[in-house]
Amino acid sequence: MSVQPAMPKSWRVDTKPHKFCPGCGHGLVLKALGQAIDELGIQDRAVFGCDIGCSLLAWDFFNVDTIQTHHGRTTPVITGLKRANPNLIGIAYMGDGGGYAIGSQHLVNAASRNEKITVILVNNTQYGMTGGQMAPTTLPGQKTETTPYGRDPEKTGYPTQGPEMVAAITREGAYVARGTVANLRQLKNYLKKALENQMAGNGFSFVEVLSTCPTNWRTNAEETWKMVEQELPKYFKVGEIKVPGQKEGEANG
Ligand SMILES: Cc1ncc(C[n+]2csc(CCOP(=O)(O)OP(=O)(O)O)c2C)c(N)n1
Ligand code: SF4
Ligand SMILES: [Mg+2]
Repeated sequence: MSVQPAMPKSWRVDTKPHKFCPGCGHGLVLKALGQAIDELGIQDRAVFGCDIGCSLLAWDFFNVDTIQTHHGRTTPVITGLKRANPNLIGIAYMGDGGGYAIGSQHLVNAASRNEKITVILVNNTQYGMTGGQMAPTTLPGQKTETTPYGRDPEKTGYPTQGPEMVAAITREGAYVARGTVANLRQLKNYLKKALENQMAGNGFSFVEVLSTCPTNWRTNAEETWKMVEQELPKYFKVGEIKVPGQKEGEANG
């Protein structure tokens, strides 16, 4: 008896194995997203937008309508699609460089306007596709191609707290969370709640995901897992984040 891989129904089987490096977290995020799409039954009306960066390697990942955008521009492209056809479920998928550096103005404005789209931002603490340069999320002391002695916060600042920023500037009805590839069940739940929030027409939904990049971190399997499970959460708190209008203790989403 052979064991069949449990691929989400919304995945394209003919494009697997996928194009990410071994040990990359992108594939795990996209598995959780595929499961969320399946469970919500939205494959036919979802539109998946992927940014430049390693997220673009997902351009043929799903059996859903997909658009690949310029670097940092996935949020406004999905915003336009959603405004033109509110029945669509718009998903903007990007890296930390795409969302917090080159596309930060789009994130800020979409969150401020409470656009009814879902943004999924994969935080692997650096620019993966271009060879591992410092990003806004690089940890203090972390060595990258452009911080060979380690990031010095006095010179280049502290890691961007994206979900905390989004929660502070968005409006009532938004959904904000930070998940991790170290807890896929929780991540799938956050992604489902983010998509459900859009389906209900409540407002902006944003999920940052702590992820892995063993290629540029230059880490083996054990070190990679330690980094995402233990080091990243020291700077980036995993969990749902309260948005304006939400009362203390009120369930999110
Ligand atoms: C306008 C523009 N500037 C710079 C680049 C070069 N570039 C391509 S990918 C990338 C960084 C991607 O990093 P991130 O968004 O964190 O995604 P990751 O690859 O880490 O998943 C950069 C700077 C580009 N393609 N377009
Ligand atoms: S370079 Fe890093 S982020 Fe890009 S596919 Fe490889 S492991 Fe993933
Ligand atoms: Mg990145």
